[in-house]
Amino acid sequence: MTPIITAFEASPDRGKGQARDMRVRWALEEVGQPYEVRLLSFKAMKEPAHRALHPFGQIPTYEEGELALFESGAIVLHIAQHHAGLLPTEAVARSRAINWIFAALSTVEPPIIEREAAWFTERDKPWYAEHGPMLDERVRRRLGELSARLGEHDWLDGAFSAGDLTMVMVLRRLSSTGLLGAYPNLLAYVARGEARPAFQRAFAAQLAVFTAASGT
Ligand SMILES: N[C@@H](CCC(=O)N[C@@H](CS)C(=O)NCC(=O)O)C(=O)O
Repeated sequence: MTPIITAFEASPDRGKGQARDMRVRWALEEVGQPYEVRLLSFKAMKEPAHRALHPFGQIPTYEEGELALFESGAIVLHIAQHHAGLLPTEAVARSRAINWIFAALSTVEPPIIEREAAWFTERDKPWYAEHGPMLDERVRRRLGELSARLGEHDWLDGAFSAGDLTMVMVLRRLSSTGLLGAYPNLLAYVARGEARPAFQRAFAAQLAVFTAASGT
């Protein structure tokens, strides 16, 4: 059965592949699973039909027969658990790889999102001069710790896994900030992820949606 995912009809990131459907597309491309995409406007995302799938009225969702999932991490994990290629088969290594999905989403992503949200909503406020650098510092602390753990390795724990896919997508949110520049191994790590043919196919697919919507 071909899974159906949801994505923005017109992504606010203008095709930069930052929206979270990109994680799901990349995972599906890595395992060679064809998929369909249902595009949604912001209005449609908040309507009851979509909220029945996603209680918070967001993208992405994932439907496969009777299964409906929301939360990009849960979807990536589901794909990785049901197809070969994104998780080791050996139990201990598999758990460690899953560990990195959670680390990306619950330890590395939150300070990045907090910084991003403050930049969008508070940067013209008087307190931002103090608050902004503090949020930068929280991100830097996590990047320093991650950089130390990655060291000179290609991937976080052995072969490329769903943990790396999720972590690369989280780090990509910093692409336009310059914050990654102090960590050459993290820059190289992100570049390695982006160079994967499956990433390229997923990126092209989401960009095509934006291009069609904007008529460029
Ligand atoms: N924790 C959720 C976050 C989902 C999320 O924030 N989706 C964004 C797009 S990347 C969205 O739908 N934003 C529109 C909105 O919240 O109204 C996940 O990882 O799937």
